Parts: sequence; structure tokens; C-alpha cells
Amino acid sequence: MTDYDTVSADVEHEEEIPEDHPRYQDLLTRHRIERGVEKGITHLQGMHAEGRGSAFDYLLGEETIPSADEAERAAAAHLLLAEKPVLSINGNVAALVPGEMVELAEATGADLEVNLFNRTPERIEAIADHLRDHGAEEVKGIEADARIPNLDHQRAKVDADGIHAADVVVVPLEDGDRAEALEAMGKTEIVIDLNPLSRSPQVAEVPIVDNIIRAVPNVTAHARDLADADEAELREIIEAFDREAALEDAERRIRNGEL
Ligand code: PTJ
Repeated sequence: MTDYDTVSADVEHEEEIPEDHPRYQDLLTRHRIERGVEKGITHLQGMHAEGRGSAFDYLLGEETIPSADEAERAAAAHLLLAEKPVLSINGNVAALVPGEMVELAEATGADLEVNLFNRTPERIEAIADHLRDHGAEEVKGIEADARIPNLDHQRAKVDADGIHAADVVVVPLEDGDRAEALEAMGKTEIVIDLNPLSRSPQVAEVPIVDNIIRAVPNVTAHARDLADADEAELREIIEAFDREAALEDAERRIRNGEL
């Protein structure tokens, strides 16, 4: 039997966290965010964001609920059909799922673009390096030679041949103003956010109410499964997905979940 008292609050490497620990995913997530802050990848505000997310995840039962799995399949179908899909990476995403985002980009032919709420050249570089360390070949968002209309200067910065030109954008843990501004540009938005009442999932064509740690590998798995699907099959999956029902289902789970 594992002696859980021996799991230090300050583990050096994530392998030290026992996988059978009842709070394994939460401990792993916290550890990755702390390391992200230490490396200059994650903003301090990212810790607050993580705390909020972790509370919602607890209420959801820390599992991918069936409606989230359907959203993840619809997200995969959108990405495979897209002409120019882009995955947006902020400081929390980079700390939590760097290799998983690289794999999703490879499975769907999407570009990776660093896009920050609290933008500094140092953090942009640190995140781009971190993604390259995890196998990314090209990382966009450094040049930031275009702007999202109707958003303040720093948060509006994107690459002209990246998010600005994208038809489908994955925006995990996104700020509501930017999600709305991207929607106003006509982008198909796939939002990953554990709070179904947040503005970002509310404006998304595909709201994924799931922990990003579970969601991204599952979208990749669906994309691999659908790799040989024809356009008609992908469109059918997209048509069958009901965003309102998915949001309502997640909210109901959170309000009525058995703890
Ligand atoms: O790196 P930067 O500068 O771009 O800043 C990133 C943060 C996340 C700090 C910034 O975008 C921010 O403050 O975001 P919010 O407004 O706190 O929104 C984050 C949302 O993500 C909240 O609704 C959380 O519930 C949700 N969230 C947090 N952790 C996770 C999550 N959703 C899915 N998986 C998580 N692990």
C-alpha cells in the first residue's frame, strides 16, 4: 500500500507522485503549473486560473463526461476539415500539456501559436523554447504582425499567417474578451474550459468542458481514429454535436454531482 503521507508538497520530479494517489491528477497539475511559474512560462495569475479549474474539475468528478467526449470528437472533426487550423498556447497550456499539444498539431496538420494574456517577449520566448523542447518544429506568435480587431493592443497581437488567417482555432483556458473578439472575426472556436458558465465556452462553436490534461490527448485520439474518414462522415459528426446540450449537461453535472 502506498504511504501517501510521503508525497511531499514540493516534489522535484513529477514521477515522484504515485499514479494511484486518489488526488493524482490534481497533484500533477499543480506540480506542472508551479514548475511553469519557476521557468518563466506560466504567469502567477495562472495559479489562480488553475485553482478555479481544479474546483470545477472536482465537482465534475475529475473525469471526461460523455458530452465532453462528444465535444472532443466534434473538435477533431473540425480540425481535420479545416483549411488552416491553429492551436493557441498560453502559459498554463504550455506548462500542462506541451507535448500533447505538439502531438495534436501533428495529428491534425494544425499550427501552434503562442498567444498570451500577459504578453512579454521573455515569456513568449520561454514558451516557444519549451514547445520546441517537446518536439515542435515551428512555433508562431513571435512576430505578431497582425491584430485582432476590437481588443486592447497587447492581447490583440497575433501572427498574420497564424491565428489571424485561421478558420478553426483551439483556444484553451481563454480570456472571455478574446474569445468573443475571435468569434466576431468569424473563426470557428474550440474552447477547452472547465467552467461551462465562462464567456469563452459560451461563445464557442465547440465548448469542451473537461480538464485540458484529459481533453487534448482525447481530441488527438479521435483525430487519429478519424484520419481516414471522408468529408461527409466528418460533417455528420459536426452536425450531430449539440453545443447547448453539452453546456447544459456539464452545468447539471457540476450542480448535482455526487461527491
Ligand atoms: O499565460 P497568459 O498570460 O495568457 O494567462 C493565462 C491565464 C489562464 C492566466 C489567463 O488567460 C486567465 O486569467 O484566464 P482566466 O480568466 O482565469 O480563465 C481560465 C479558465 O480556464 C477558467 O474558466 C478556469 O476554470 C479554466 N481552467 C483552469 N485550469 C484548467 C481550466 N480548464 C481546463 N483545464 C484546466 N486544467
